[in-house]
Amino acid sequence: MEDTIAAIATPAGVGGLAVIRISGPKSSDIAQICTSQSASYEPHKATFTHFLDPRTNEQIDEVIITCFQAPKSFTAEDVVEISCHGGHYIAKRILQTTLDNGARLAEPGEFTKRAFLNGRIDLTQAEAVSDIIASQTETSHQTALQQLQGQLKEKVVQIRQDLIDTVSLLELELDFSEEEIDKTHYNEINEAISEIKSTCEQLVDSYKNGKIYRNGILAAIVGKPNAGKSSILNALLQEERALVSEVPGTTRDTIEESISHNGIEIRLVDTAGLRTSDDTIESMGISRAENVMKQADILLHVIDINEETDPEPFQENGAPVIPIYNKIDLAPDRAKESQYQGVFTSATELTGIAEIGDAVIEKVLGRHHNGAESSDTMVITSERHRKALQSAVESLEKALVSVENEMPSEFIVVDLRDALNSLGKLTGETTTDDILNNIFEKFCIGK
Ligand SMILES: Nc1nc2c(ncn2[C@@H]2O[C@H](COP(=O)(O)OP(=O)(O)O)[C@@H](O)[C@H]2O)c(=O)[nH]1
Ligand SMILES: [Mg+2]
Repeated sequence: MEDTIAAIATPAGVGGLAVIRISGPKSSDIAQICTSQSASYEPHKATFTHFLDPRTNEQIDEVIITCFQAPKSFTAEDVVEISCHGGHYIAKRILQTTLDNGARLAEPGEFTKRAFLNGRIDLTQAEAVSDIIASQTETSHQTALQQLQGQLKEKVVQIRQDLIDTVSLLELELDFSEEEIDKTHYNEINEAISEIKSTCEQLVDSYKNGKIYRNGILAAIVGKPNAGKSSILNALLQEERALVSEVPGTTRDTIEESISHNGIEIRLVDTAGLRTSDDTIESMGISRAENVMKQADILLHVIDINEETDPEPFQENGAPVIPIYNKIDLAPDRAKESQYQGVFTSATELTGIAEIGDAVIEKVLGRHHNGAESSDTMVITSERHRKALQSAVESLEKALVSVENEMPSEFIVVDLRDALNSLGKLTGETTTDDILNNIFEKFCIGK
């Protein structure tokens, strides 16, 4: 039988309330002992009581105890939640008292891991727990919520079922047919596998957007010193975040801040202006800027419209570029006449600023986006899922080659089983301790 784990589920720091969570067979005993309650708590009901240290009978806090009886709990085990006043001392002291009375400190993500191991959720749902907590925008929240509610799981379960049906069909062939499989049968199998493959491919392709929905768009603000990069950042953030001055080379380090535009997170990185510099610190900043440019999903190339500049000099790394012609307040006529494609802004007068966000989203997602749209189409948001699906696609391709060459059933079945195996890794049906550790060690304690 599993042991009993405990952790503080709320963030460190002072707040109105803190919650200590206990999961495992001893949970309700511990709750009873530490509140000197003679009868066990009625499950799924909140009870006001006093939490004590049973060794000394010293009262620690007034608390609300909620017991959840297995399997109707987050972990599918007996769970107790203790809500206490949210101070540094109280939550730690209550946690320590539960540990002194038979619980063990939970590892990061251990509650969610138990929910998975007990079969209450699959691995994609477990990952979504972490994503939904981390989400910062409407879209990342929506995608995580869908995954948490089992949309991806159900889709993969369906694909696996289709695969199993196809395998059964072929295995029936193995058992009963001494003769060759006939032509029409090969066509049928071909059709079935092609359809499964195309469903998997659609999911693989959805990662391009899914990644953006989950992680946001990394947009590097680049360009010559004094073009107005830091002013653009401040205008987008609506605060004076970065230092702005008429002295070229003011920004030396990179500054990253996020905004939410139409429900999508845009991670803006202000960089040191690109030029050759004798100043060692400025040079370090410039090499940081070059690194950011390599990782960026998009480059916002700020150009002082009053200077002659090549409009798109930053295309080597493959990331698309949006030219931003700034300081149009100083040259209103040039902006109108300009033959250049891009966004025209005045960072000082705050014109054209919202258009930057529109342009970023349109360029990266390839269309006009508004937050609610993403809920219609299903996307995958994790590289792990993409890899598993991609390897399923590859196995299905091999199977199709065997079908086209009219090979015996067993050859086809081998590849279909590989595909099944890859999909099983995705949902956690066939998984290794390594994969699990990798996923759950990134969680925080108490999750
Ligand atoms: N008139 C005008 N001045 C601007 C505008 N944007 C920035 N500036 C000024 O240009 C100078 C350089 O701006 P800064 O944001 O530090 O440029 P950076 O070196 O590219 O980060 C500062 O004096 C700003 O006040 C603008 O749209 N119009
Ligand atoms: Mg600057």
